[in-house]
Amino acid sequence: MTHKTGHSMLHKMISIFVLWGLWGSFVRAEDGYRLWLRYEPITDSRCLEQYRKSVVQIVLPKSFQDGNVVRQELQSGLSGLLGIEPSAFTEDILHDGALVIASADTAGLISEVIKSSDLESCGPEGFLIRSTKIKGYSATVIAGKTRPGVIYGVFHFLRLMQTLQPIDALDIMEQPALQLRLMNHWDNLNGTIERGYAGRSLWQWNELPGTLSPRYTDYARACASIGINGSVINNVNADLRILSSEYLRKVAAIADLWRPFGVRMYLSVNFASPMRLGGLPTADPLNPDVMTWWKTKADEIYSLIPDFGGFLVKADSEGQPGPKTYGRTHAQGANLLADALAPHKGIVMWRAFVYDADVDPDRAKRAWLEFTRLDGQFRPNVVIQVKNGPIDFQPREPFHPLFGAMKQTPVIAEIQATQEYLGQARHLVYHGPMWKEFLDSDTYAKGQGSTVARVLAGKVHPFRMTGMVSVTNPGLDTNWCGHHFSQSNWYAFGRLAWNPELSAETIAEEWTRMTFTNDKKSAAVILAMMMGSHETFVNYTMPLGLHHLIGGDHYAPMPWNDRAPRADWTATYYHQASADGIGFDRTRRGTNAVDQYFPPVCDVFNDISTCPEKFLLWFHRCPWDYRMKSGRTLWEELCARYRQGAAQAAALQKTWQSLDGKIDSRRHQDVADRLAIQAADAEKWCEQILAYFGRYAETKD
Ligand code: BDP
Repeated sequence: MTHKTGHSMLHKMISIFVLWGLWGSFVRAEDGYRLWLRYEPITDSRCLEQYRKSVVQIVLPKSFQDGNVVRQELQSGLSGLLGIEPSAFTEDILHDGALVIASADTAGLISEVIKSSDLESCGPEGFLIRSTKIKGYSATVIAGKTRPGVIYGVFHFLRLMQTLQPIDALDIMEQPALQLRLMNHWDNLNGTIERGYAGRSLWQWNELPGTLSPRYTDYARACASIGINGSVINNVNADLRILSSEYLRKVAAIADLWRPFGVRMYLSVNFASPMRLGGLPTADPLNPDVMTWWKTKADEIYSLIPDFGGFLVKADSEGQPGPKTYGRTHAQGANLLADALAPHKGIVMWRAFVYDADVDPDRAKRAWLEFTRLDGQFRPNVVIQVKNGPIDFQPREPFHPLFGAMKQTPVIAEIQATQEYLGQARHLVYHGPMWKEFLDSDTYAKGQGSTVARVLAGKVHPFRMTGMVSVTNPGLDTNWCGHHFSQSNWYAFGRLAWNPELSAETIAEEWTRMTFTNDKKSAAVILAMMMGSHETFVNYTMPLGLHHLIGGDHYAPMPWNDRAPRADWTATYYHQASADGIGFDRTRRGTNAVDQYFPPVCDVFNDISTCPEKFLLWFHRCPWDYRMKSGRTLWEELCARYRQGAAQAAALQKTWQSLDGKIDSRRHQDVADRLAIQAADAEKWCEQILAYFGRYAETKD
């Protein structure tokens, strides 16, 4: 007996040793795959004590047991963070420290503390978390009216612990501000990704529907953890085959895996599908055969994916087919698809990224001109999807004038996490501050306070549907996003789509603590790096309202680029540098793009003395010796900004070095390698761009 005990003790010790060793190597081999859901053991003893007291047992109704997303998440979260054993899961409250999970259909246990009207007011996706007493025992309730609500509540609760927040006196009620919170993948069926920088596409079309990669569920889980509730899986430059029966079965297999996470499937479709896929002689939206084709196709999709979300459409843009070929409007095109989807409650997201040269010589004006005149002509299940700025995801743009201008047609925002024009997966650029600048911009559509965020939430014009989507970055790279810090843009998108009022700092801090470290000092260093990174990038690429100074790869600024298939794809079209000055005159003396904005925004932009200098050369053409607020001439200011940017990039690299040993070595090295590229690029770009503009600026004297 003694011998046996001794033996098993030894065994135990050995296995603890082995586990510890494995754990150690695991920590060292941290590769970014776990994103912000790492659930590392909490080491802060005060927090740990409080959490262990609050979460002694987890009370889950039967329907949330086995294999349920909620159970799985709680299990991995609580065992990782607190070391809680699976045996702590029960169906009834047994003692103090109960974490009680409930939705409207399982609310019996909490009925003494939570009124059904409270649950009702959570809405279709909201949740409440409350510290309370049930049957005399101390308890924390996480409840929602629906399953997705409960899932979001669970992730919220885990996040509180991941970021070391108190959980002993909670009274939280949250609902998403926007209904559609969608990822937009620009993935092609051949496995490549348009403007993707993190490896090949996640979707293994050759293997589907038979083989299901574990990444499909890991992806849906990551989305759900930040409130993302849908995904457009394929490129807006849509391959026709996506609507073939063969591909729809593959798509359905992925949709099945996402469903438990509340992530719905959407598809980009090609407007010419009835012809090229269906063999019809036309795709005219008013042709009855075309209408029937789309209706039949929609029926087929819903027979495979009953909760299918709808279509995203890029039409009459950059060579994509659309209704214009048949002399029809965007509204007629969108309504054709909307009618096919309506019986199934599907929606159409029609993109406003259109810029036909015959509409107006200034590209920035074209979408507004095309769409405002159609306001009121769209079916109720159509939304217009508008990029944040009037050109194309530039490092900095003023907000798109369509926000606030469409009064009867819901407008949703399209932002971009892929960093197409922002250093791709090589530069550290946290988009939080840029997106906040956009969301907080006041459109004045209905007087002061009509911010873009409020327009999107349907609080300025009462929209039937609300939303924000992000062109997004995950690919097959182990860390999903290429650059470890690019994960923060995926994260920030989800958090802002849930609540556009959150600050960029709050989001960055949450992300940092969950992704890298809860060490206060190190987290503060990372936070500062992130918060300054967008302005830094703007400085060394396109400061003071400069934009589109790029070539085909959209990576390095190429202000000398004057050759492209169309004028509005060159750089010279936008900066117009000459010996006289630089900038695009969009004032009333120029193209008058300013008047697409509501007063007083239009006047502020129009008047050079009130136009924010960050947008100076977007709206104004200035002589090189124009006097800036700093007292410098424009040329001196440009030189100062570019040099400052290069210096800031070099400083990022140095600051990161100071964290050596503070975070796991592998990710530290990965980031350090990229920061070296960033610093070198910034230096090179600064020199090249100043040399180019200097040719004009310095000829004067
Ligand atoms: C631009 C991209 C291009 C996309 C286009 C779009 O360079 O690859 O197809 O936007 O949004 O930013 O449709």
